[in-house]
Amino acid sequence: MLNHCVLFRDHCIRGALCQSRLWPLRSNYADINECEQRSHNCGFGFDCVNTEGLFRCNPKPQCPVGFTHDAQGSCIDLDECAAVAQPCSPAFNCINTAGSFTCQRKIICSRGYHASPDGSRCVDVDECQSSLHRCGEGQLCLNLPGSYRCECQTGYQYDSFRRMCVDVNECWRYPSRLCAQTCENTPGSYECSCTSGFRLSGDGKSCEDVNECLSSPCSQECANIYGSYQCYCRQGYHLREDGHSCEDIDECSQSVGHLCTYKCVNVPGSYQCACPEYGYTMSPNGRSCRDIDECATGANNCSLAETCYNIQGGYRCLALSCPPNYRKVSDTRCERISCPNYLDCQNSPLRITYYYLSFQSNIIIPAQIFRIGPSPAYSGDNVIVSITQGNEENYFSTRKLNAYTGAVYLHRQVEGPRDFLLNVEMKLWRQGTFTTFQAKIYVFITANPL
Ligand SMILES: [Ca+2]
Ligand SMILES: [Ca+2]
Ligand SMILES: [Ca+2]
Ligand SMILES: [Ca+2]
Repeated sequence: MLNHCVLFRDHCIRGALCQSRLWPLRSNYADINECEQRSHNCGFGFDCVNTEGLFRCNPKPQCPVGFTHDAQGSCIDLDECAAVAQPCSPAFNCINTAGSFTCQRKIICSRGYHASPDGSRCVDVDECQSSLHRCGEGQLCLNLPGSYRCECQTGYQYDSFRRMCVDVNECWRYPSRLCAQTCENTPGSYECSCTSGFRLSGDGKSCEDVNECLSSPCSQECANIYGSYQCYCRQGYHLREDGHSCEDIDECSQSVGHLCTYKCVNVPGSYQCACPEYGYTMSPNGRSCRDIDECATGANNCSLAETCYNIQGGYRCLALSCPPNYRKVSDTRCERISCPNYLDCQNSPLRITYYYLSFQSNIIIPAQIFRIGPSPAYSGDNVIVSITQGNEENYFSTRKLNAYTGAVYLHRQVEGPRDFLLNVEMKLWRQGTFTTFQAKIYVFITANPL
C-alpha cells in the first residue's frame, strides 16, 4: 500500500487528521465546506470529510484482491485476462471471473466436432441441422458422430456416377420373388398385378382366381375354372362362337329324316315329331306315325251299304254292286246269271271278283301285285290275261307266268296317294272253249310309311 501522505508531508501525518491550512480558531468565522467547494487537497485514495473550520482527509477503504478502483475510486473487477502479461500458460485459455480468473486447457476438436460452449469438451457437429451437409435434393441427411451420411429414400439407391438417387427396379433385382404373376416397377416402389382371370390377393403379392360365374356371364350354364371360366349349354343347345350365348340346335335340319318318320318340328332345346293332321296318330316311340284304322274305330262316314276299307292314312268306302245279269254271291263276287248265246257266253265274264290291294308308294318296282289263274288248273289249260280298263297311264302291265297263270305288275313308280281300279280279264282256254273271268282290282297306293 502506498503512503498516501507522501505528497503532503508538510501537513499530514500518517493516519492523522489533515488540514490545508492552519486557520486561527476564531469563532466569528463561518465554516467553509472545502469538500463541496473542492478546495480540499485530499489526494487519490482519500475521502474529504468537512469539519468545523477544517476538513479531514480519511483514507478510502481498500479493494479486495482481484478488484481495483475505477476513476471514481469504486472497486470493480480486475480483468486479469486482459493484462498484457497473460496469467495462464499458452496451453490454457484465460477466463476472467468476478474477482478472479481461471485457466482452462485449450481443446482441439477433430473434424466434425466442435468445442462445447464452455470449451470443456468436443461435441459432434450436426451437419444435417446446420445445413452444412451436401446431400442432394430428395436425399435424406443422417447425422453421425463426427460425420453425416446422405441416404436415399426407401426404394431409391445412390448412383455415384450420376450423383443422385435413382429408383430401384425391384422387379429386376428380385425377379419372380416379389409378385406371383406380374411385377411393375414404380418410382420408389413396385406394384404387383395379375393377369386376366385373377385378382390380387390381400397380401398384394399373390393372385387368386376370379369366380367369373358370380357375375353370370353365360346365357345358360357357367363353370368356373382356375384363371378363367367356361360357358356351356344345356342339352339341345350349342355354344355360339362368342363363347357365351347358347343357340338352339335345329335337330331337324341336322339329321334329315332320321329323327322322325314323317315330320320333324324344331323347338327350343329339343324337337318334336309330328304326324299328318288326319289319318295318323303318333306311335308310342314318338318318332313314327301309325295309321288310324278308321274302319275299326268307327271314325268313318261309310254308309251301311258300303264296305269300309282301311288304308294307310285314310280309308275307303267301297260299294260293291253287280252289273245287270249278275248276282252277288259274296261280299266280293258277282256271278253271271245267264248267257243267251254262244258269243255272250264266250265274251262276258262268268264271274266278277273284287280285290283290294294297298301298297305304299315306295314299293320296289317292278312289283308283281296280283296273280290270276284257274283253280283248280288242268293239263291243257291256257290263259290270256289282259288289263281292259284302268291302265290309261300305263303304270301296270301283265305277264304270263306259265300256261295257266298270269300276273299283274306295277312297273312304274306312283306318287302316292293314288287309287286305281283295274279291270283284269282272264280268258281260259279249256277243252275247246274260252271262258272269261274278270278281276276288279282296287289298288290303293298310299303314302310312304310314317
Ligand atoms: Ca421402384
Ligand atoms: Ca375363374
Ligand atoms: Ca331344337
Ligand atoms: Ca287308315
